[in-house]
Amino acid sequence: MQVINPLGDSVTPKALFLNRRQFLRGLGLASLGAALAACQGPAEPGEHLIPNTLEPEVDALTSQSIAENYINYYEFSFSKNGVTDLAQDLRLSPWEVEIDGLVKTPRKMSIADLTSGFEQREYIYRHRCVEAWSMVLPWQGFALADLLEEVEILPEARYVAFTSLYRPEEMPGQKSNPHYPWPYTEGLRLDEARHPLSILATGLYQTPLTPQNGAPIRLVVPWKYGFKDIKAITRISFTAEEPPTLWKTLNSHEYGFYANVNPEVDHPRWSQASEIRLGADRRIPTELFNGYKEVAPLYEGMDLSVYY
Ligand SMILES: Nc1nc2c(c(=O)[nH]1)N[C@H]1C(S)=C(S)[C@@H](COP(=O)(O)O)O[C@H]1N2
Ligand SMILES: [Mo]
Repeated sequence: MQVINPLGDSVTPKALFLNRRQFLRGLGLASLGAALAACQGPAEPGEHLIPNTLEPEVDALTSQSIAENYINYYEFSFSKNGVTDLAQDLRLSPWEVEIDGLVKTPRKMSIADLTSGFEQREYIYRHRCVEAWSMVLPWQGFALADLLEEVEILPEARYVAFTSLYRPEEMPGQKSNPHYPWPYTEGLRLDEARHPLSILATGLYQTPLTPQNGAPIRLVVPWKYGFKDIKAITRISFTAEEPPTLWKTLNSHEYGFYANVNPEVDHPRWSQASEIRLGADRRIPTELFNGYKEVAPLYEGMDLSVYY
């Protein structure tokens, strides 16, 4: 499987590989480490690379146990360590993703359609939550751009809207917080969605996504705050206008549509200048676009200080 590692030249592919191996050995998975080594080619020159900004040990993979137990998923619980247990009985099949709105032929796609129809790769990305903690995660998935091309979007469309599952009988947080505008919704401008860093993920750490991490399919847009990375997607819709999103609807003063990682724009209640890298247990400086500077042309002409 091809590995897309935008952090490649900050850690060098070899250092990353060593970090992965050390991490996997820690889990007793040395043979998986060997398997990964076998399929990890050198990063292609110029492909999604970011400048050397952080020390290699800080950008090493976060441990799987942290990634699977330190969770934001408000449909289940507001407590990060309370979600995993509650999410285990979520029914994941059958599952269909409805594709509709401004497309030539609205359709329903199964998870099998989505995983067999598009080239699957591994993407190692930084993940920065708006709450000022971060991880480095190895996702498996495919480019959102590939799906957008396949579904034949009409020329009037300018945005893509994502909708999560609404199933209060299995998602206790939807019951206990009935005033939230469920289902969880998110969106991107089409040019953001077409950027090669934007992916739909179906796996993490070479295994299918766990329910708590957003199974069966979730969005990952690594230059934005984590709340954009909507889990358990059931609908992808194309619109002419900016679609409503859950956090902006709840509190537009604190959460915007763009939500690009930006150390210079503080959250109204805390600074965004730095973050805690979980696992490394280090406070590190936050970087504009989470370090993914190649997305800057998407925002040319926008005032970066107000687009929160
Ligand atoms: N449906 C849904 N998607 C969601 C959330 C949520 O509460 N519900 N939380 C978001 C937030 S705030 C973050 S930081 C990431 C966390 O992803 P992880 O728990 O897999 O690390 O998921 C995002 N996607
Ligand atoms: Mo988050």
